[in-house]
Amino acid sequence: MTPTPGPRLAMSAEVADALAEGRAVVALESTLLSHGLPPGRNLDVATRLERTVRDAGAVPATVAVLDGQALVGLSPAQLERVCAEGPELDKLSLRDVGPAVALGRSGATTVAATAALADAAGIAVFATGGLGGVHLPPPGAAVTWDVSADLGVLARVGTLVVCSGVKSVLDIPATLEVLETHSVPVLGYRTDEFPAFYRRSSGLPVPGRADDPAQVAAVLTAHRQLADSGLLLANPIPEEYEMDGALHDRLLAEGLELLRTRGVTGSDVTPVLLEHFHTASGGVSLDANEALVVANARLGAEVAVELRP
Ligand code: PSU
Ligand code: MN
Repeated sequence: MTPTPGPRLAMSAEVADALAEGRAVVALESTLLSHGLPPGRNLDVATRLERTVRDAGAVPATVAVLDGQALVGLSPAQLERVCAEGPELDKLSLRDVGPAVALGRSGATTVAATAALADAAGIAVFATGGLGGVHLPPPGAAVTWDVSADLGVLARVGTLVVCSGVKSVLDIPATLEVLETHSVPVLGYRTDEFPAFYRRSSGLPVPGRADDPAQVAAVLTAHRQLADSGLLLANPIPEEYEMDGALHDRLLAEGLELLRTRGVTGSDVTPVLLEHFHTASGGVSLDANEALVVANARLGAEVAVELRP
């Protein structure tokens, strides 16, 4: 069951008006700001994302939980707070939202939580950076069962998630298999290969393809009439920001070693890995991260504009 709008799910007046008038709205997540980017830079990115969505003709709805209230659409002050508190905020997947709301806590929402809250608010399009997926077991281990709840939520919430694929720290073939099991269409945007976040291709074929926002909107509309699951639109990082392959492989190997020596598991894996990339790449990964999420926000807005009745 998805959350129902009520006193604990508050939409900003701007988002509520836009939805009531049938205008285009794009949901944005907050975990990528709080746990994926350093304080300071995260506010620049958050502001740029919202501006990008507006420039493309849609209304941005950044999602977070503040003081026990699930918010869809943040004021500038609320956005600043999410960015300033950064990693001190809880990282809230969908299972964590109910407890956070009931106990009056504050936190940033992951893809899983954002997709579900957006859907509850009546928003069909959500743009982010990378999707969670099936984690590779550490060497020697059998199965960790660390499968992101992002996949479970996409299985049953009809949101379109625009992202740049998943990071190569994940088991990408397994992630694509789980999406297939759950009837989630995966479209490559102007590509036949599934992207891997910092890199334009994972080397794996993508099951479907779309070449313009109108095609994506048509697929989304048809899918939502026929199935309950979500959709994934995989938009490769802009070419000029793609990370050099050798640099990427080195950072990844170092990051995985760091996870192993520090014994990092579960929801801390992605934040620790991202931080390693950011510090060890001298900012290259930050620029890449910003470029891809901005491109996804623009594409999400273009699709949302096409969806309008
Ligand atoms: N991938 C990224 N950057 C991120 C995340 C994933 O490249 O910031 C965040 C997203 O919020 C995603 C979450 O929903 O991590 C997945 O976490 P987990 O694997 O713990 O479910
Ligand atoms: Mn996990």
